[in-house]
Amino acid sequence: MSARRRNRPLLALALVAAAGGAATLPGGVAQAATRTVTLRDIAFHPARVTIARGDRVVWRWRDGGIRHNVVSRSFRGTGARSSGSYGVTFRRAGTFRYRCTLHPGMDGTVVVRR
Ligand SMILES: [Cu+2]
Repeated sequence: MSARRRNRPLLALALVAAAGGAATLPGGVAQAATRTVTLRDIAFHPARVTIARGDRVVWRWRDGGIRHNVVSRSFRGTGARSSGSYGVTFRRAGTFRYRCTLHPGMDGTVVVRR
């Protein structure tokens, strides 16, 4: 085994240390946060949330007996329901639109920062 080969594991450890810990590692979940979107008055509140990669959005149904769904081409949503909650963890950056198909104009957006 050459000296160059032996040094590789040490170099890898040094790079991890230089990155400053878990908070700055790609895909790290140590700083993950949850943002809540409430379904109320036939709308999403707030209608737009901006989060970091790895954060979670939780939708809460709080509109009495009115049924809503969360439907998107970008992530798995829900069927119509009138209570409970539903969460999605967003791992990729981008702008993800969704809507309630039961109520025209009841739209929302999740922006995941790079
Ligand atoms: Cu709705």
